Amino acid sequence: MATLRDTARQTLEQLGVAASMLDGGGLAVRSPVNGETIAHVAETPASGASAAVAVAHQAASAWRNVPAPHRGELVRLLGDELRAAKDALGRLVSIEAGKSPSEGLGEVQEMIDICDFAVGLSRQLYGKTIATERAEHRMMETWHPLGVVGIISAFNFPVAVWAWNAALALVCGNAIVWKPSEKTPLTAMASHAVLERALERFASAPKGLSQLLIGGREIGEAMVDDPRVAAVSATGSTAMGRVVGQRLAARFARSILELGGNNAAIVTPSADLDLALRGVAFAAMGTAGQRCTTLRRLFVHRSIHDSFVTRLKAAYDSVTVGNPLDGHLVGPLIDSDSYHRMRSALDSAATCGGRVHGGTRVVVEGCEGGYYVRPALVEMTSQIGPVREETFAPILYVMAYDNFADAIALQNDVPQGLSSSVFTNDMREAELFVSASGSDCGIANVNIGTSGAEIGGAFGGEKETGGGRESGSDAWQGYMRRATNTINYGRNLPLAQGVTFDV
Ligand code: UN1
Repeated sequence: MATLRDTARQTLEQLGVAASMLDGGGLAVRSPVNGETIAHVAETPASGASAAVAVAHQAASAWRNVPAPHRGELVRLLGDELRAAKDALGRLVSIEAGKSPSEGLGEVQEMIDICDFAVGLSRQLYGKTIATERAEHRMMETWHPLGVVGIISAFNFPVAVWAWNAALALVCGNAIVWKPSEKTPLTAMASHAVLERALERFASAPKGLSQLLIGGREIGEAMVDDPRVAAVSATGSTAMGRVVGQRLAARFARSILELGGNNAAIVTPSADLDLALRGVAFAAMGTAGQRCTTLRRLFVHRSIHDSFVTRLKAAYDSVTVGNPLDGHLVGPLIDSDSYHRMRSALDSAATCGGRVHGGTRVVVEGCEGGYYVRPALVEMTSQIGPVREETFAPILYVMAYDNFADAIALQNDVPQGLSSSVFTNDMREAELFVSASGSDCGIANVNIGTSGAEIGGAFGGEKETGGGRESGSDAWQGYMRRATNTINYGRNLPLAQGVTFDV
């Protein structure tokens, strides 16, 4: 029977990653599915960041002059290549990040979707024409490429988040340098090979337009500190973003930060409880709680609290935990550190008076080296201790509330501000939740869970989530610089604000 290692390596070859790149390097890559080491890849040497940025910088100066709709053609070809690679890349995501086949494929679909979006965008990088107070003048804004855009991505969405950034950055006329998580270099190498095929099919792409850096924190820091990198889009923990954001700010470079979430949902008495149950279950347990949008806190109105929690516990008990490749809904945590962080959050919740349901390790036959857990549901009486932190694991803290305004205040009363939702059929509650006095998050949903956003909306959040926006809507503006142009087509020189200066 083929081992996971064999399947991964065959898949990589199919995706265009040479077998010679999978052995002999210093970075061991292990599948969270069974703990098997599937490759040893070479890390980019410390000097490699500077060399990669130099090449990208050179490429950027040519790429910026390619008309945006032609740049869109490159991204169309990327989408085309991704469609052809969907099954293989989805499988590799499942093996390297431990996702179910459906979620692995969903991640590649998210890449394809953002490519389609970016192709359309390539003809819509609109600037405004602005009314000017001066006669025979015209005022407008134009959008120009930034130069080199750095991308730092996390293990949990190892390829989709890169695609959000890459597709937009390329259409916007930038070169890209990508530092993926050191836990998921293989999907990065495969995605990069897919982009390289698109580049080969595109006649006028400058050499070195896209660069890949494999390694840990040092190589990421070298990229962040390189003055030729105009902007960095970083996805990951708040701790990482605090360092990256400050280093970029120190040299006045642009940052797009998408950091930790501590997402909440409110279930009100008028809610469709069957729908709420399904929404909560997917958002809290899907991807084994390892999405930045995972539902981590739940506020249920006291009148329905006990019955809803009883139903939720039954859902928690019935969900299958096991090898995601065999169709189990809850797959593994990424590694042992993640498991220990989950255990310590649960211990600390118990110390704070929490009643813990689930959360135990599950030994999966044939996958003994993987860290599988039953998702945990923790009944809390108040929002203290670990409830205020993001633990990247399937832990849902459940609390009762009495009035809706209190529930909104509790939902907002954490340092993070990524995603939120309310389950209600009361129009006043729904509208209040999405109003200025409602959720303070970057994503506020009604009657759907906190996770699983489409690419068409701007994605990101407030407070310690970092404030950045990626993906849809006008997030492209973060990858360009704006110039305001005032053009005088007359023979006089009127000054703004009526100032006179006659010489
Ligand atoms: C992330 O976990 O970093 O909205 C991104 C979602 C996905 C993206 C998550 N579309 O859950």
